[in-house]
Amino acid sequence: MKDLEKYRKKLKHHIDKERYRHTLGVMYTAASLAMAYHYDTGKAMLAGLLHDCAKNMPHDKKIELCQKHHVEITDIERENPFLLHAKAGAIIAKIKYDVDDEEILHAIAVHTTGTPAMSTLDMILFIADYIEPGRDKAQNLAQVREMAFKNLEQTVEKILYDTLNYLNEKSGRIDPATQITYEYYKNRRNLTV
Ligand code: DGI
Ligand code: FE
Ligand code: FE
Repeated sequence: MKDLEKYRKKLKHHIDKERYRHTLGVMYTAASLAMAYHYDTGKAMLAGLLHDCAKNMPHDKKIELCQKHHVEITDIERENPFLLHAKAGAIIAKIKYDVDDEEILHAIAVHTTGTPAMSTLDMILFIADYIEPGRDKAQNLAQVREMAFKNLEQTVEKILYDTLNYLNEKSGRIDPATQITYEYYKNRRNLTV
């Protein structure tokens, strides 16, 4: 994994200290989940390493970048441009880090809201972002961390449920993608039990 080391050094100059620490936490947590689910650890680590690479970009730059690369910006993303760091991150990973693995780029693009029918890597990244060891604010973290190594889909559903609760409490605007993804996973569980 020579690239990983190269990307790590480069990334360090583009995000703040706390974000870098979080990023390494996500990278290693994604590797652990990959081991548990027999997924490629190198790909999981690369997705973890680059997932927040656009986090410190000014909002207008993220909007510009998405427009330039013909990536659709929804109304809610325009109102809450922090949400765009996921889509912008996928673009940066592609053009600045030369990542051409579409699975990795997709996982980065959907890591904040999720999307229905996520791939194994999408779910690994989504979960690793939420449970990495440095996180301590979310409710039910201990339970979610335990679930993460047993069932990916149920863990995704639980994270979305808790996130929607949290957003409702602090009256944060809910991205339809977050709501739709939650409904998707809730319905799937009802179909399979
Ligand atoms: O970038 P990170 O902080 O590491 O993590 P992230 O990209 O998963 O972003 C987490 C934040 O995103 C968290 O505060 C909840 C918020 N979020 C997730 N879905 C939605 C949302 N915020 C709004 N306003 N609407 C959503 O649907
Ligand atoms: Fe993020
Ligand atoms: Fe993150």
